[in-house]
Amino acid sequence: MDKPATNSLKFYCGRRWKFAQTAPILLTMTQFAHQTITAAQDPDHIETLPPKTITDPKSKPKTQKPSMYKVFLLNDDYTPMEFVVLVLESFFNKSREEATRIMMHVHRKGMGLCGVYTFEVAETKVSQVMAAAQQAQHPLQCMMEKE
Ligand code: TYC
Repeated sequence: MDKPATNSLKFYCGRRWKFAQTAPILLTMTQFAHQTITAAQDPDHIETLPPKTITDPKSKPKTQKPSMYKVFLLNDDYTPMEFVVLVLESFFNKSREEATRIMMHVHRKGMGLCGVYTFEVAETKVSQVMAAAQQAQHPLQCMMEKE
């Protein structure tokens, strides 16, 4: 019977329980999967497969968070309030209450935040608002700005 090591991982392979020793560190899911898969493929190979790579805590992450963009509505004297509320409900998925609050904020302060999105989503929102305003012949303006 295999004796479990102190830092061991128990897994079932080839109709018997085996133990893979893990280093006294936390394994990433990839390291854990590699160790488990390699051990599972080779019935004689058990217990002590060190993780292939050990994560250097100082290493730069390979994935970067995307830049985010704020989308704003601008005030003007002519666009009807109801139209702005509809725009906020339709393109920014706001409830009627939240849309009314944002519209009144824009009306009083000159501009207001509608949402924060990745570049392409923000660009789409701006285009949708501008197209709807143009179609309805309102001078409503919408803009985006890198966060
Ligand atoms: N100021 C407009 C009015 O009094 C209403 C308005 C609100 C227009 C927000 C644009 O982004 C806007 N009818």
